[in-house]
Amino acid sequence: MRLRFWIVNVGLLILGVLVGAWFLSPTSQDQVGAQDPLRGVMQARNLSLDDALAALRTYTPTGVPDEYIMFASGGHSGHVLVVGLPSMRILKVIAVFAPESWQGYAVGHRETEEILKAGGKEITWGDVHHPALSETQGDYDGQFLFVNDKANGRVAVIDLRDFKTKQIVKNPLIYSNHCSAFVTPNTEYIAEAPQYSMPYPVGTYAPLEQYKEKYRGPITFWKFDRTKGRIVPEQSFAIELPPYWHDLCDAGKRVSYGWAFCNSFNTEMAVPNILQMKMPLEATTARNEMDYLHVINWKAAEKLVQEGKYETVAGMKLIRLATAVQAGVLYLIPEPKSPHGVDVSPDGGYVVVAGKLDPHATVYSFQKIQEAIQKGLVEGKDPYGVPILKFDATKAAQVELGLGPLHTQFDDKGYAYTSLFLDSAVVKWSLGEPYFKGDKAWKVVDKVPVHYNIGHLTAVHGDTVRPRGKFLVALNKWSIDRFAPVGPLHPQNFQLIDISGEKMQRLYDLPIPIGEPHYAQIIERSLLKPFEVYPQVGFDPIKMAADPAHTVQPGKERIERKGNTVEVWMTAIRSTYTPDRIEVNQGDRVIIHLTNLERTRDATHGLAIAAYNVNLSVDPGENATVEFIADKPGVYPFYCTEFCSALHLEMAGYLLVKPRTQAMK
Ligand code: RUQ
Ligand code: CUA
Repeated sequence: MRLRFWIVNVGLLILGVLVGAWFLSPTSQDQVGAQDPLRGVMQARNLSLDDALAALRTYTPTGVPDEYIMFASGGHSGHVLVVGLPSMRILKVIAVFAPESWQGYAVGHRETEEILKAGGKEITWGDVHHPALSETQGDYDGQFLFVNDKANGRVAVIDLRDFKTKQIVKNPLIYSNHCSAFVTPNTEYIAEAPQYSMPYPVGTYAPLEQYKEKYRGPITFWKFDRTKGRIVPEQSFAIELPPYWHDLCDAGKRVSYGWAFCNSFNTEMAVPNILQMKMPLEATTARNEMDYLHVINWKAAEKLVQEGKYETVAGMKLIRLATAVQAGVLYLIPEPKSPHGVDVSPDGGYVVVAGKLDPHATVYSFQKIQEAIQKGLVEGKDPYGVPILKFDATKAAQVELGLGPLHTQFDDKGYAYTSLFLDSAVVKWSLGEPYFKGDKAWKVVDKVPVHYNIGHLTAVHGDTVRPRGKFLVALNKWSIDRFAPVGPLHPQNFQLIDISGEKMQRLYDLPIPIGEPHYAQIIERSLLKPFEVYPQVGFDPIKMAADPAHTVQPGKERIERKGNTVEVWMTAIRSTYTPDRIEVNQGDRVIIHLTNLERTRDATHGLAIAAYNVNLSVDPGENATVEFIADKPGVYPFYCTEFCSALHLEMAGYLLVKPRTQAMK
């Protein structure tokens, strides 16, 4: 017995000394590295096993495309970010509401400048919050992406065949469309509702003292024409809503198809007046214990429009509040204190609302909502005559999640994932029937900290009828100490989380140096079918069709003068512009049509003209047009901004603008 004791202990001691020596020996890392390169790297870089596993789960070798693609809002940069998952590599920034010179977007390019100017005024920025991929039967189809500009009340259409912005529509009734973009399950409509109610149409004046009478928060349903790839304003409509502040909406799906759910706050209808009241809006808008969830039957609203039961305001068909109430288009349901986020479960049966100031997620049952409507289970009407359904009659569950719950996504196993702003965490919890029964339902099962101040979160197809599970990204507003310091304006932080197992695992941090992350959506890459080059030479990306009228055939390059208009028909091919000399008189209108003759992938050419604020980026096969008045005399070199070949620096020419005095001679 004693002998065995000694043998075991001495054995352990020797083992301990050997292991210690191995760790402490100055060459041990190299030795380990030589014998076990993986362990060697871990030791050299001070990585834990979890770190190494996270790296292995995300590392994507060169030449291997990512499995998933995330479209993320670029906040007030006005752009959209395209990120590959799980590598978390940024693949593209899509210019939408702001000029972007790399893509030649709205810096001299006639067509994109026209898109950006939509709405009449020259606004050159936007605040992108909520991207919405087009859907077919409630699942992403990979064809289009819609984004909102919260600041100015605009919605943009991006075609995913070339990842370019095609259209921007300005809502004639509202600004601050926080509640956008979200699509109905077959992309019949893109909905848009204002956060900050106002008198409509835009430009209407009414003092804040008349808030309750004159201010309203209409929701617009923009009709989308898939074949044209355009929103059709003439076929769109709006429904007048009370002047509450709309937060977000989600469209019903499957069983709740045809309905939409929008939560709201400031049902107090408080107006700003901090100097006199000595109370900030953040207090005056949060006095009520309950705010309202709006339950909207958009299918019934569509029918009202077909029956002509609307008025036209500033070109928009508008269903009046009283008409909507009478036709059963609109109901309210109380929702706890300053709600935020509204998300419909994959089966369409539940509506999840979180509360910024309430630690619970409140879950409504669509079936119970329908029963309450049918049985008239109302607790009264709001000041505008909208029936308020009974809270208890419509509620399925309230689940205590943690502090500051905001947004919810779903996986393929019946779990919901909610962001907790105040806790800086993501919480995983189970839904009720048909997903989980009895005491397995409505249970928190896991929680993972994130860094820091998470707003939205997004999972793979996580808001569709068929979530894929796998990954989730936490869109964090603050990064604080996560990255090398770069001055007081810190990047934001996207954190990739593996949700395939029982426990969530953080895998990767992606700093976002452009704009604030609001919402994002993640799609299976195989659903995207983008062009590698434009299908033929002479393609107009705005029309998404060949444009023979503006295509310049090789050998047919020329410069034509008609009065004061000089029209240049130019081609680009590595590494030559033809023509490469443009001589005009001061004051001439110059129009340059440029056809990129290339058929090789990646053979994009630019066209930068000094002093005239022009830079094009013309992809293989693309046609582009520049138009400007040559009002500055002088000599202006132009050149290609894309490093396209070994002789890229030779891809240049001169624009000569003869001064008026000389031009007269
Ligand atoms: S909601 S600030 Cu997307 Cu949490 Cu907007
Ligand atoms: Cu074309 Cu450089």
